[in-house]
Amino acid sequence: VPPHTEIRDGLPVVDLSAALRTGAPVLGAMERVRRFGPAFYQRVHGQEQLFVAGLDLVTELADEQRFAKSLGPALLNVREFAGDGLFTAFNDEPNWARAHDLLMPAFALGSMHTYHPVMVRVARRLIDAWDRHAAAGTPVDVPEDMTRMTLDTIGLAGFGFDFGSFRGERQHPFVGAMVRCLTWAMKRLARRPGVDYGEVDEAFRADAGYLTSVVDEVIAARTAGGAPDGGVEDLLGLMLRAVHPSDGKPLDARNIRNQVITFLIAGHETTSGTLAFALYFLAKHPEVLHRVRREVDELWGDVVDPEPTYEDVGRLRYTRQVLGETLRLWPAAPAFVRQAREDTLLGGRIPLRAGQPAGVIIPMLHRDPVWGDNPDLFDPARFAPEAESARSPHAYKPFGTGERACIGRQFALHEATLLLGLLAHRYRLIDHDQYELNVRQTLTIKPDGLTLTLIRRTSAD
Ligand code: MNH
Repeated sequence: VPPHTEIRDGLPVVDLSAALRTGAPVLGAMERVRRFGPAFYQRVHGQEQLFVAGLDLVTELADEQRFAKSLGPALLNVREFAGDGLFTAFNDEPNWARAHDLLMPAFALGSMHTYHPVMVRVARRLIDAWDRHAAAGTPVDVPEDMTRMTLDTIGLAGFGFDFGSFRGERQHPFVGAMVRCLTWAMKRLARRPGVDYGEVDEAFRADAGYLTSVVDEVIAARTAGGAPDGGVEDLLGLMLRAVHPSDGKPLDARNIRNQVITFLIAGHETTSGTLAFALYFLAKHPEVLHRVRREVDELWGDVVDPEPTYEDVGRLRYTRQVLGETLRLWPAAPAFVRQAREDTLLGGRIPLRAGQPAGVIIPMLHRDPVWGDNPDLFDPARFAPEAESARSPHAYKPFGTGERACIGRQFALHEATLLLGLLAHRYRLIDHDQYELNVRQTLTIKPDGLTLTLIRRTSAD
């Protein structure tokens, strides 16, 4: 049913009250960009929000003088369980700047030296599990196993806590509770007036309480047991000990708890989705997989169990391009929201009041005409250095923009490049099910139901 459309300030106003998809709202938003163009208002039960996708408009929104991050309705819901953690803190909340200043050094490129050994260790857990599937000829559940891997990595690298996700059949209950909290945050956007959501909210509060209890366990394990393996300072150690230069005080206990929840969620949900989409693309594009193989074979050749060094990861340039292109077509966190600092005209024509939000539909920014005639085509050559430097930096925003952009970008890319390289070196990926892409969203997106069978590579293939 085509939504009834009116025009305001020259833009379509699309009423979605009757037709909101809660399985993957971003897919609906992408359709609307294709249909109505790169700017429109969306109305849900009387609430309106501006959405944009075009390069020119996003370039303006990225101007930090005129615009800033906004906690859109979705993030306000996430704030119900992540509190004043970095991701859901308000711009002017003192705890944002304090935590940002204290934690930034832990996410600089050089800090990846510290996390690298843990990333390799967890990658081996995944490989052990996948070797068993390869031997048995049984399919692997790609998004699930990527989630196991990234959760164990952020738990161990950030907090010295072992979720042990590959030990049993079932995932750690933290994952279920977290996914339900994120789903609650998303579905809450589509609530109808007059409906009682008491039961749903109660279930949410139980899940949020469980997340908090896991985090308190993580913190207690540290305060009881001292430094993590090897005595290297991790995120938790930093938060518990480092003091802010402005007043000589550390982060408060409540804020630390919110940061741990934030990092456990932000630190694995997006990276796992990205890896799952990347494996989807590799399974569907043999010529690309072939080039990744050439690259990893150059490094590790016939070594059965390579021991990738930190420097090796930097050498996996093409593998990294594959991830760049994956994040273009399916940016795992598919939207961010900006707000005007002062009353202004966006694009010289769209009036915005101070504080008024504008959502960026990232997958459609990433299909703007600036990406050429065939923006839906998966082509890692778009991320060759020459191509990248010829393009506006604002055409590509998988990690958001400005001072509130993703702090974990290097962490995610190091982890994902390492893993993708190791997997391409070790296995042939068989699309045994002729998988058809089914994007599912729990705020972040994943290729739902993607399974592959694996064959160990021999030196001949
Ligand atoms: Mn991450 C913010 C995407 C991996 C921790 N991240 C953001 C934003 C996007 C984003 C987009 C900006 C949101 C907004 O403007 O409202 N993050 C990603 C993607 C990946 C990712 C696509 C993986 C791929 N993020 C990670 C990892 C970590 C992490 C890994 C931690 C280890 N991200 C954060 C934090 C913020 C953030 C923390 C909030 C930063 C701030 O506002 O100061």
